[in-house]
Amino acid sequence: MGLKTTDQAIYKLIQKEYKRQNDHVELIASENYVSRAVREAQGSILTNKYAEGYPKKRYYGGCQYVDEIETLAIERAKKLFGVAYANVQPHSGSGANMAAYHALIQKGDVVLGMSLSQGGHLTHGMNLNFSGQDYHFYSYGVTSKDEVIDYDEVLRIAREVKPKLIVAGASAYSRIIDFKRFKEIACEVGAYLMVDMAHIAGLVAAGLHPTPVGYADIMTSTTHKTLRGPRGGIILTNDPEIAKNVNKAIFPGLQGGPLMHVIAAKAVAFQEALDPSFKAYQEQVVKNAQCLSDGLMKRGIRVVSGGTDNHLLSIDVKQSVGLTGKDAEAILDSVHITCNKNTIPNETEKPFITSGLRLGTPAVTTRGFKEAEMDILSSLIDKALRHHQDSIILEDVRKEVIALLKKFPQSLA
Ligand code: DSN
Repeated sequence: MGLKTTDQAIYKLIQKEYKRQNDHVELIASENYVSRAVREAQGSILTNKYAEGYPKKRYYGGCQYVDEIETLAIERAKKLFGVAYANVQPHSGSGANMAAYHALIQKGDVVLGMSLSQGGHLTHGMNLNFSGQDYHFYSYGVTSKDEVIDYDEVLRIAREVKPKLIVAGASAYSRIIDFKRFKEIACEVGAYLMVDMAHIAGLVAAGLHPTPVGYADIMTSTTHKTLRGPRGGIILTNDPEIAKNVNKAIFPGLQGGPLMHVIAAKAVAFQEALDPSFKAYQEQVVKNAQCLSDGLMKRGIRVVSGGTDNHLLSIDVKQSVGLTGKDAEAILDSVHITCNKNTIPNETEKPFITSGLRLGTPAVTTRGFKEAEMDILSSLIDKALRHHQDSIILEDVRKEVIALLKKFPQSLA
């Protein structure tokens, strides 16, 4: 019997979420709409199977088919990113980062990562996160003048604190990351270089952001952001010793049974990303982000660093329209535009309030939006934020957003 019959409460909530996804413009930079094929694999009977271990080395019988599935996922990931080793078992990006740390360094070691408030990630040393608790993190940030990573400061801090590991990668950074420069700094101080490319993995796969391969000792990623796969993580390397340590760190170090249904969905997503159409999609993601950024800037909204090279941008709503990020997020939500508040460089508000919004284009691009729609969107965002006290204008904006979405129905069935 189907869910509709057996569990009305959950069924109805899924229907409501389906409607929300369909009638809101999705601008959360870390979200996307996966293909039906990815969802089919993820919703399959593979969820029934235990397969602790790795292909051909399992602790359970009956693994002949899941072995083939995991092997396909590994081979496709290796081909997509041009690496020798891939672990496709991490349940999440955070778990992948934890395993990468376990594979490379010891508890208490010094690590240098990007500050969370300037665009980094929780697992890059935030004090309440395992990373900040288990390792001795120092952080680097962006220049105050042009708001791009301050590589001179990375070098200065690295020379001073002598990290065992440098972490490059971000959750809210809109510019190309210079992995070669990071590698030079890591080499100078004798540190490993880890690249967390969760946000930009799709762009890297499509050749639209320089690859960290050849510079990073280890690379981690989620699979559900620009990569447009199921929610989960991966770890990549070209070093056979590091690969062995990663495998041990994931199982039996941190995880038990792999989620074979998710691994199958990862394999499907990697295959999709190997198709030439994926490059065209990523090109449009970047064009759309640039168009949104230009549209907002020409209407007087300050975009952090003056633009974007990737799939996201951060806007300074406090300076531009006198709103906090928290209030701006709620105002946009009321007109069916979904995004998230985010700290910006030199933040003066608390992380739950913030002065900024982070806007990303992976999901709207999947939906079919192009430059014309991004320009309309920038005008609607600008209008809603500037006239948030005028309920008639907000209602007009909401209607325009819904009319725009009707032209791009998202098949979630
Ligand atoms: N929480 C994710 C994001 O939104 O960027 C990062 O893990």
